[in-house]
Amino acid sequence: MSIQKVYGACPHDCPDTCGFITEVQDGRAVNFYANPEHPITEGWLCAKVRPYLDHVYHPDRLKYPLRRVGPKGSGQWARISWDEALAEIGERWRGIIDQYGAAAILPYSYSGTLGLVQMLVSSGRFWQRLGASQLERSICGAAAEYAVNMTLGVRHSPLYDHVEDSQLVIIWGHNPVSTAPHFMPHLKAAQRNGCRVVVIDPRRTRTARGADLHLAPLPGTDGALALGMAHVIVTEGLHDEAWLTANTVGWPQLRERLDEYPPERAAAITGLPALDIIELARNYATSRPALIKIADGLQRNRTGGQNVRAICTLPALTGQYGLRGGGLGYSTSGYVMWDGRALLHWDECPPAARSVNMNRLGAALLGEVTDPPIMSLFVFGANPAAISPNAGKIVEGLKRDDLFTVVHELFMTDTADYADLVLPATSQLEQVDLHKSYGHTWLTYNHQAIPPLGESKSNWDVMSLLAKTMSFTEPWLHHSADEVIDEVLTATTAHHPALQGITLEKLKNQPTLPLTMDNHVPFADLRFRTPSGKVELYSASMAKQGLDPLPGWSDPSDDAAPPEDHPQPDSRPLNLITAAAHHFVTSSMANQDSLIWREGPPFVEIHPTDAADRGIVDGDVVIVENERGWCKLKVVVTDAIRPGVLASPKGRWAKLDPFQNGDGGRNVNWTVSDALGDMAGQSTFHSNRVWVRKS
Ligand SMILES: Nc1nc2c(c(=O)[nH]1)N[C@H]1C(S)=C(S)[C@@H](COP(=O)(O)OP(=O)(O)OC[C@H]3O[C@@H](n4cnc5c(=O)[nH]c(N)nc54)[C@H](O)[C@@H]3O)O[C@H]1N2
Ligand SMILES: Nc1nc2c(c(=O)[nH]1)N[C@H]1C(S)=C(S)[C@@H](COP(=O)(O)OP(=O)(O)OC[C@H]3O[C@@H](n4cnc5c(=O)[nH]c(N)nc54)[C@H](O)[C@@H]3O)O[C@H]1N2
Ligand code: SF4
Ligand SMILES: [Mo]
Repeated sequence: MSIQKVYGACPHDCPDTCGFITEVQDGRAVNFYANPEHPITEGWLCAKVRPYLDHVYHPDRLKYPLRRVGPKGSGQWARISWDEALAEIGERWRGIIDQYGAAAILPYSYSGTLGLVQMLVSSGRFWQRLGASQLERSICGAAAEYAVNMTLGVRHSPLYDHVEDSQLVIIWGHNPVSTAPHFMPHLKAAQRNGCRVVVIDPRRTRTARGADLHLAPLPGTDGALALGMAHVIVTEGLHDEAWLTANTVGWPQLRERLDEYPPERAAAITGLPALDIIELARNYATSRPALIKIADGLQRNRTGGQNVRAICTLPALTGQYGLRGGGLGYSTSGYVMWDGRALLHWDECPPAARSVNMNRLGAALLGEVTDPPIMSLFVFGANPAAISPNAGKIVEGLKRDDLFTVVHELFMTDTADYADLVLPATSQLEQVDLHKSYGHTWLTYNHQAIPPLGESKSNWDVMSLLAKTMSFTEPWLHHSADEVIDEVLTATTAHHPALQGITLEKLKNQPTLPLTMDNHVPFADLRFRTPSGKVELYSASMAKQGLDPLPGWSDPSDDAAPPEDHPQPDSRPLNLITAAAHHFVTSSMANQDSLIWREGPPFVEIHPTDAADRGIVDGDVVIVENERGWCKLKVVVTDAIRPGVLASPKGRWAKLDPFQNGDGGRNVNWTVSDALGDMAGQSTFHSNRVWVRKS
């Protein structure tokens, strides 16, 4: 049979949202590569997704529904039919609803796919109709989103190629070589044009290695660094007084606040030399246009929201918002926000039930959430036992005998191990979806390339089956994926000019389509979407919510104690940061041999002086621990990490831990705190105090 080319979109949590092509012969994908016509993808895929057919045809793909037949976590399963699985879910849920109400059911989903249908609509409609608990989706960038929205009113961001007009770029707590790779060719082009690149990161990342300057502050001290820079800019008269007067609210109050942040104090807090701070401030203020590019990694700590607020002041001080190649690069998500009613049909549902913060899953399962307690968990597109904070507590919660857990997955993950029922999920090649991006402004339709493997089903198909099981007959619970896309697109176009002329039909017939926008330069009109219409250096809305209305800095430290049996409880703790791995997307693909091989065994980077202090040498296997838990990691001694800080990439599967000795696998998240950050219920992965010793 002839080979058919099918256009698709990368569903993974990555701002690039690439376009790809699958070649299909006799219902099987035989070739997979980047779409050369996609203007962001530009004909190449990242290291993670290039071998995608190994992911799709992985021998461990789940093909049939499974029912647990041994104790929870024992790995004993029996194959059952979808009808049996659905009947059991219906019976258990009806019992729970009778006794506790539907809020005792918690759906837990996140970023396995970012598609409109398979993520957004699938995590909304059916659950709202059921009256299940809502999930507060704050594991990733909630504090930064809130901080940027409070300051600028909306998340608008320059396109990747605008950086080619920048004179200076500060990449602040962001590692695009790994996490937004298609930005990099534009950054390199900018460097060839004479643009200087500064990276601010406690680690010398792959991105930092290609920069002109790398500054390594202590984690969570970025607010002090930004305000220290602001202090220098203002005392040296390098700020733009007229711009501030015309376009901001709260400049006089901020000016007063800056008195608290002389560079010497910023130096003491950040661990950077004061001279470096002064020089960076001068360079930033005298380069025009200068872009500050952030993502979400830098704000996953206890004061991440305020740190982002402080960073957002810098382009205002220098009058750089609205300039092509200047301002703040964060997220393009605000250009189009899907119509909420069309997504959810909330007006045809019971009132929204209470919300459970996803970062507190372990605590919530173990009794923090009552009235009603959580009696059933339905996990899809997420792997909380491996990726959520305080994993030990999550596993303890998942072991509860009276908890009915269903996991809909492509693989038997650390989370699926503890399910009562496991349902097989389709991969992106086996489903339909529409993808908008948080890094650019192209919409890409994902055609189904191959039939579902085994009996796997897409999220949306499962939602429809669950609706049928619960006897919900509303048509919007049973529409096809295309009908859902059409409805949401049409409703959203009514109030979003950027979607004018974009139809389902066109999206299906084009490899990708741009949002239609008159002027891509964010805030070129100097109209900010805040209540005042200006940059809110002082935010009355934040004051009303009991938050500091001005940017500021406070100590982000974790308060964990050493474990009770630690041999040297008085030894100095280190701050463990657990950023993105180059070869996985959080835990997705972290079960793929070729990628595990490239990433190496689970490792932790430690500075030579911190290693020497502890008698640790390169290649040692160490126990990294605190009162929450521990894991074993292989040591890499390197000055790529600053003293006082450890780094170990996120996403490892605990069950694939090569250092377990029959003691059960673990990963870094067994040490991570489930405390919430300063804004929007944010996770605080990087405020993590640990102790290290030889294993
Ligand atoms: N390869 C790959 N790509 C990914 C992902 C992945 O797992 N792997 N994950 C995706 C997801 S879910 C997201 S949200 C994005 C995130 O995208 P990024 O934010 O770029 O990724 P991170 O690695 O989480 O964090 C960026 C950097 O922040 C640094 N950092 C940590 N704490 C601080 C701090 O307090 N201050 C400063 N200045 N720097 C700090 C880390 O060392 C890290 O190098 O990436 C997406 N893309
Ligand atoms: N230590 C540490 N941990 C972190 C972070 C950190 O910085 N440090 N970052 C956090 C961040 S930013 C994020 S966004 C989260 C991400 O955490 P998650 O959203 O849980 O993402 P993944 O770990 O990639 O797990 C996604 C799962 O969904 C499955 N999946 C993929 N597609 C589908 C589908 O179509 N249907 C179904 N049913 N399943 C599917 C995949 O097989 C995979 O097991 O991790 C967080 N965890
Ligand atoms: S993970 Fe990112 S860079 Fe890789 S293919 Fe997907 S969208 Fe592109
Ligand atoms: Mo994320």
